[in-house]
Amino acid sequence: MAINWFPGHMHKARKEIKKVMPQMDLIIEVLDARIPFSSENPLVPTLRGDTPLIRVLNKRDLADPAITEQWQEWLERERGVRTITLTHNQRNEAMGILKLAEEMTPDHDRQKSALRVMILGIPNVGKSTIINTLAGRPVAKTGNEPAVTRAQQAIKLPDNILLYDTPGFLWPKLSPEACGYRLAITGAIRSAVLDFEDVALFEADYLIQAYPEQVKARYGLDQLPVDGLALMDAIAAKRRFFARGGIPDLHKVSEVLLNEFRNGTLGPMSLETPDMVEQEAREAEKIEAEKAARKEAGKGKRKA
Ligand SMILES: Nc1nc2c(ncn2[C@@H]2O[C@H](COP(=O)(O)OP(=O)(O)O)[C@@H](O)[C@H]2O)c(=O)[nH]1
Ligand SMILES: [Mg+2]
Repeated sequence: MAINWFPGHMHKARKEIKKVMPQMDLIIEVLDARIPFSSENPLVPTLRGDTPLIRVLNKRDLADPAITEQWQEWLERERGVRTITLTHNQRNEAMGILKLAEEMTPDHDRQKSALRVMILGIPNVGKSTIINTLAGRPVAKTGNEPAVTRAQQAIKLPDNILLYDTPGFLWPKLSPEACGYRLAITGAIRSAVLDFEDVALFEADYLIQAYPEQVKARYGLDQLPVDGLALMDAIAAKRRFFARGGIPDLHKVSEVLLNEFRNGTLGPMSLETPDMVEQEAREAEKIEAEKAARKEAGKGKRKA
């Protein structure tokens, strides 16, 4: 899937982060708890070095608690990484980030110098909401902010902590392909990038196998449809969503599926597990290896 994120912005963000990151004592990456892998920013692992990293699994209220636990364990296997889960407007809990930051920087004397902390994450994961909760006042715009944050701002927090907002626009990774679909389901990337009904179909297929009981209960189905398309047809029939000629109105069904997932009506659900992404990584590796092998074989032929 070739999606061209704003290349100019990306280049600028990379340059700025590369410059600023080494000056930081700690990094906070905000992730969407429903897609902790897909909502990662690919710059973080490449530019972090040894800087301690707190990964916040945010929007916990929308994610499957058992799977969120699996993710915490999986993410914390990486050196220098700790995790915390969060849901909006819980100031006490959010302050737990600062406590964790203290624990992770035992050699830093905050009487002498401020602890410099950078918060980053792809759009819409809830960074601004967290910044405001930590600051105890609205310092960052939430919701429909422009993609590019203007001047780098530092916010003074208790215990001599300086919080730096992300410089620039951070894009998500889009491969394997499933990452793009999951990002679209949560609303992190605009549906203009991927076909709206394809995104809903991806969701429907996933729901059938991951949350069959919730799907049956929500849409009043006695039997589990065999696949995503059958589920979409069943919803159309139940809700009488028919287009001209009596065919199922899949656009309307798509809206229902996506909205009800995004606002939590379907219940707390996660879109990926550590096992799933490991499996997908193995498959992607295999495909890459096959590609490389074919390329080698091609070279050999040309030489001969
Ligand atoms: N359900 C839920 N929504 C949240 C949570 N935190 C933020 N949001 C919503 O997610 C959207 C994006 O939040 P924002 O802080 O602007 O994200 P940013 O783009 O990363 O700065 C807003 O509509 C918030 O109200 C949360 O914990 N749970
Ligand atoms: Mg923001």
